[in-house]
Amino acid sequence: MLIRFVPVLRESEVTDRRLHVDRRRFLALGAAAAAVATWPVGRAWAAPLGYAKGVVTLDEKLTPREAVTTYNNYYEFGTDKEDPARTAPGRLKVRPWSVAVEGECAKPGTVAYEDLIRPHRLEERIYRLRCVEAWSMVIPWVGVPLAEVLRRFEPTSKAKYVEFTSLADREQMPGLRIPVLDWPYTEGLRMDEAMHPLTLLAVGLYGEELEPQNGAPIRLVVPWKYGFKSIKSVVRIRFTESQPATAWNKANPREYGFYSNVNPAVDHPRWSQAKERRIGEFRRRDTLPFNGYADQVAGLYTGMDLKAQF
Ligand SMILES: Nc1nc2c(c(=O)[nH]1)N[C@H]1C(S)=C(S)[C@@H](COP(=O)(O)O)O[C@H]1N2
Ligand SMILES: [Mo]
Repeated sequence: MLIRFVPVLRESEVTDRRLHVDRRRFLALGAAAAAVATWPVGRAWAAPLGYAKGVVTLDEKLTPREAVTTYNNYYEFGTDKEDPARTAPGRLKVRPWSVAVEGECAKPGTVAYEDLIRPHRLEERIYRLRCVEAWSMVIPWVGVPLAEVLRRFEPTSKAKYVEFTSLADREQMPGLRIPVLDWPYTEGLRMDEAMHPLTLLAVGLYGEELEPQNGAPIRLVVPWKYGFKSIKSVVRIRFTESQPATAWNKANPREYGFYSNVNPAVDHPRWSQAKERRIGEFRRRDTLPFNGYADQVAGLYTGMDLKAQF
């Protein structure tokens, strides 16, 4: 299905993808200029998304779209990196879609996909996604700051954490037959992490709607944490008083903690986390604390022992 959005922007603000990317700098939060993506769409179902430009960007070379959409972790569609791109398109039904928001809040309810993608609400942000197995990508995500969405539901003072749940439908997801994880896939953030302006509810990448293998139609992106925190195809968000259980922590608590902040000083029990390989490159790079976002987020963890609370 092709959905067209009416741009709320002036013609003079329309820009081109390449232009747009070349000027990338790591900008201060909030310094958004408006733009809308206008390039043609290759796939029949994928719609271009209008978005506000460049709120947070990294001045780094982008990982080619081809790699971002063919090298994935989405265990509901198989455990090999090539599986999701082969299995998810055509199987994952992305319309209609809505996310239930419940738990410790004054106004529980739902947010429909269409309510997330009004052009004036979307932003493009170029973020590094670092996956735990020492690979990383730089991806121009399109999405909404999670905080904007959460605020609408008026979390109460008891809301200390936020739990996220992915779709788990055996009809659509062949990987659910294999109990590698305790389905549905769940994740969690502390409230201040969820409300942090870097945390994005993503609906697109490279200016277009998300591909099924990237977690269409709505997935989380938490750029200072390992990739598994960025839960895909979210159907439920719940405010909780106690720390929610998370899929990878349940599967292997010794290897995957609740916080999972990118930390080169804390090795995974089976491999070093000090270096990473950018997909598309051969050389290995030094992994940066908090994935390069320390200036923005280190303050959230003042006084915590990040080796014990990994
Ligand atoms: N529901 C769900 N979300 C998930 C996963 C998954 O298996 N199921 N894998 C996670 C892991 S380990 C990573 S590294 C990222 C990968 O996102 P990408 O495929 O868009 O790069 O998705 C995360 N979100
Ligand atoms: Mo990962």
